[in-house]
Amino acid sequence: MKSLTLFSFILFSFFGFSSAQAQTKEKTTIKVWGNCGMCKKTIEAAAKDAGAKKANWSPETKLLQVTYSSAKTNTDKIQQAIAQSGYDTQGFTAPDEVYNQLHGCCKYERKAVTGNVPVTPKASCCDKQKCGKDEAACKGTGCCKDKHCCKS
Ligand SMILES: [Cu+2]
Repeated sequence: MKSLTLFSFILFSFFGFSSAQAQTKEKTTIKVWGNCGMCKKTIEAAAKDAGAKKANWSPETKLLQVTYSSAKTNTDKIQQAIAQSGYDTQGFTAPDEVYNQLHGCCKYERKAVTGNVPVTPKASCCDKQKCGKDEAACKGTGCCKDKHCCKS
């Protein structure tokens, strides 16, 4: 009798342990292209909609730190949701029509297309009439940092 109790205890703890294992809390960092605080809100909201517990994106490093339960979601699902909201991620590219709907300030320089000459489309806030500077002054600069376009 005593051994049976011990056996069921072992069995219980084994299954208790394995079900806990199946729901491990994962923490990872994903590269997400974007510009500003508005992008940050959209990116983090998309990640949370896709099941992430915590999401924190930095406009400076373009890195999104996410915490999620592997039983609930995964990095592909999270990245797909972010791409669907208009932002390119390391694994997924946002549809052009969604990207085009983004606010002018959020039109980040998109992820370079692989296998081709890297394409870095000019962000709309680098348009001459918007920032009042020569296009050459915008070369290689990010737009909308500190709410200023095309810092020279
Ligand atoms: Cu933005």
